[in-house]
Amino acid sequence: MGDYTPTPADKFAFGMWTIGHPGRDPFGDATRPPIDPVDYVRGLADIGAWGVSFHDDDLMTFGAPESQRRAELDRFKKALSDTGIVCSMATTNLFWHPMFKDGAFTSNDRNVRRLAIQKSMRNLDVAAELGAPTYVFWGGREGVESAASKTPADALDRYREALDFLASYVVDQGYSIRFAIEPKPNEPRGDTFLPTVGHALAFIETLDHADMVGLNPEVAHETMAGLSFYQGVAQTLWQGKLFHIDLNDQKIGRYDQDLRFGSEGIKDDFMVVRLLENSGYDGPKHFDARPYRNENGDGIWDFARGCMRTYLIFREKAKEFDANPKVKQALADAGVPELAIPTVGPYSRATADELLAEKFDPETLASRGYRNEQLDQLVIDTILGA
Ligand code: GCO
Ligand code: MN
Ligand code: MN
Repeated sequence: MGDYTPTPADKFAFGMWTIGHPGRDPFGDATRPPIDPVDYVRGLADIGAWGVSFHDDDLMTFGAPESQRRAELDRFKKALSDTGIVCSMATTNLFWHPMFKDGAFTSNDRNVRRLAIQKSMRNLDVAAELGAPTYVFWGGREGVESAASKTPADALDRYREALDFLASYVVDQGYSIRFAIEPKPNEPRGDTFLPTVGHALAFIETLDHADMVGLNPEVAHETMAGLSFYQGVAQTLWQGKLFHIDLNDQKIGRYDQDLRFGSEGIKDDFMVVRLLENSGYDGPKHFDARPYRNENGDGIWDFARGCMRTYLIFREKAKEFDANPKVKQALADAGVPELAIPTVGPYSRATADELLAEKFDPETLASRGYRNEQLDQLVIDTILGA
């Protein structure tokens, strides 16, 4: 058994808004003080993290004079170079200021839409300066409470227009930045545009620079929609679109909880880690979670260490699972390798005729058992260490 101590080689990253979340919620004020960005970056280095991500407003005071914003950015840059922490992702805050109450790229107010694109362009410049390879688009306010308040096709046209414009800006500036759309079904809006992985994957295909745009799926968001995060990530990988990932946890059917990774949906989380580790995904393992509201001081760093520790435990368990001869036999009994064999191969008149002539015995096919119980029990045994 490993000691589960993370190192930068594990590529664990945290958002500026996560460990340092002050504990404010819709029912109560902050329960802990903000952390200075420099202390935050030092703290990340101390716990063995590799990367940090930020919203423009996390680093540079919104609306402050350019000189102040530059000074704030330079302080942060120095903390990065002092610690070796990498800027792994950047994004725009298009949800906090009251002007975004009707949306940003999809606000009915054209000037709000123009400002949202401008705010994103300015922060893309910062992202490029910090070397962030990925820029996330989470449509926090892109949605409605009243379905009658926006024509969905117009909203999607405006969303696409914004992403096309910004992707062209990136190309024009010569930046090496890819976009990652982060779907979420609701919260803070009653209904959000691009609510799930599936909606977002389909939307990307309509973009001018579809090759530059992938996904940033989040455990909590798919779970809120009642979906399996594992299946969503698997299809995202299959489509070559896993550009980033937001790991946290969530009880199904609840408000957005942003729980410590691996603290709730242990089985799905285990399968996700196994999938990531076996897929060759080499992007950040980014935690978008926050400490319980009743934590402070060292407690918030316990939370951060816990996210990474659980990932590393799952990683070890996944290796153990795949190396176990009983698992290999159970996978064979379940027919898992058989699904990798092409069914009919490419179409030709000959293969079509061959298939048409083939005789099947439905009784024999129906009589097969797939032994999924023993396989799934091995998943449970592995996770529980039995
Ligand atoms: C949420 C989202 C955000 C985004 C972040 C980066 O539910 O609030 O997950 O935390 O990930 O704004 O785009
Ligand atoms: Mn979230
Ligand atoms: Mn997120």
